[in-house]
Amino acid sequence: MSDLKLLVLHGPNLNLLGQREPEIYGNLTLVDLDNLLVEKGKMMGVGVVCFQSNHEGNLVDKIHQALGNYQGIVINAGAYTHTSVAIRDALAGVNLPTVEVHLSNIYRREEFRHHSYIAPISVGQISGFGVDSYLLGLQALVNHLQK
Ligand code: CA2
Repeated sequence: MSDLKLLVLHGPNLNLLGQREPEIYGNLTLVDLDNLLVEKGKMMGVGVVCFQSNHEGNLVDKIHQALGNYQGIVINAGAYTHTSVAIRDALAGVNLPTVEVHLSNIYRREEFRHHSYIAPISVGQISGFGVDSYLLGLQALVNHLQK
């Protein structure tokens, strides 16, 4: 196990994963997804901690607490992706390498989902691969940090 510890953040409504709209977001629950991420982390030798909140300020607080405790962040900010200057400022403020992920391909959906406040301060974005977006995002973040 390396010393790397990574934080995975899920934004609003992602607690409903696997319970609603499976045609868009798939059948796995958030607990299933978090277990997969922790397992993938173990296979890569990195620690993974996951956190979900429906509240913008809680996500901002968690991002602040990441400083000194985690070396990078994978974030699916949900609808806050398209609205939250506060989450973007928090990520820019802690300046930890961040990968933005989305279950759905936000560019195939409504126009209001095409803009992300987070993309310009991220290392990169992965969108449209369901839960694989998170797993690929985690892998990409580890590769980036180990370069
Ligand atoms: O595709 C994504 O991952 C999104 O971040 C999901 C957000 C949406 O607002 C973004 O535009 C794209 C919505 C999350 C809602 O999650 C649900 C999951 C299952 C059932 C209902 C909602």
